[in-house]
Amino acid sequence: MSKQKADESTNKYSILLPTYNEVQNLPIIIYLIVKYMNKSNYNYEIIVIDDGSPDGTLEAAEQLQKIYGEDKIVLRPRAKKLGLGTAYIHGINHATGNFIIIMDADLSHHPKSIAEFIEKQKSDNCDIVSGTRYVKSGGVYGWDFKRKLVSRGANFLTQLLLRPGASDLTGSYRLYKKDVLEKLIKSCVSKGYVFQMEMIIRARQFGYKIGEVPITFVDRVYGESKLGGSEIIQFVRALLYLFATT
Ligand SMILES: Nc1nc2c(ncn2[C@@H]2O[C@H](COP(=O)(O)OP(=O)(O)OP(=O)(O)O)[C@@H](O)[C@H]2O)c(=O)[nH]1
Ligand SMILES: [Mg+2]
Repeated sequence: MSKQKADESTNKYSILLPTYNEVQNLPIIIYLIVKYMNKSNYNYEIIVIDDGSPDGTLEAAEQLQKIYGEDKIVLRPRAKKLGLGTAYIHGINHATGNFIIIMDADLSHHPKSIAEFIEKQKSDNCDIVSGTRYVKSGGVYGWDFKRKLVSRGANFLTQLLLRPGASDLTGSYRLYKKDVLEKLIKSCVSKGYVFQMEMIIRARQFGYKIGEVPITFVDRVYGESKLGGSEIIQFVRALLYLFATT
C-alpha cells in the first residue's frame, strides 16, 4: 500500500455542521460534502448539531440520514438554541475522527475547500488549516460596505496588535487536529465573533503550525445577518484584552 493510501485509511475527518433554521441549506450542503469527500476517497462523518430549529431542520437531517447512511450523517441535536460555542464542544465530544472540520451550514463555506484543507494539512503537517478570504484568490461576495469594513478592520487591528501568523482571524472555516482543537477551546475565554480570533492567537501562543487555504465566502441567501454595533464593541474589547494578556 502506498503511503497516501495508508494515510487515507487511518485518518478520519469529522465535519461539524451546527444548524439553526437551515432547512433550505442543509440538503444542498450535505449533498456537496458527500460528493467532494467521496471523490477524494476520505473517511469522514458529518455531525449535525441542530438546536431545536423551529423550521424542521432536524426532520430534514433525519431524511438525509436515511439517504446517506447513519455512519455518514450523525445527528446530535440539542433541545434548544444554546449558542455556537457550546454547539462546537457538543460536536467534538461526539466526534470519532482524529481531525475536525468546522463549517457553517448556510452555504457561505463551499465544501470543495475541504479537500484543499486536507491536502494542505498533509503536505505541511499543520495543526490547523484556516480558510482565508484575505489572500490572493480568496474573497467575499454579497457583503455590504459596512460588513466588509468591519471584517477588514477587525483583521487589520488584530494583525497590528497581535501579529497572529494567519491572515483571516474572524472566519470559522477551519480544519484542526482533534486534540489541538480540544486544547484550544479549553484555553479560550471569549465568546461570539471574537472566539475565532482568540483561537488563532492561542494557537500561535502554543506554537501550533497554522496553514492557510484561500476561500471565497458567499453571504447567506436566506435570513438576516446579525452583526451589529454590540458585536463590534465586544470585539474591540476582547482584542485589547488579548493584547494586554498574551
Ligand atoms: N447548533 C447551533 N447552530 C447555530 C446557532 N447559531 C447559529 N448556528 C449555525 O452556525 C452557523 C453560522 O451561523 P450564521 O447564522 O450563518 O452566522 P453568521 O455567518 O455570522 O451570520 P449570517 O450573516 O446570518 O450568515 C450556521 O450554520 C447556523 O445555522 C446555535 O445557537 N446553535
Ligand atoms: Mg452565515
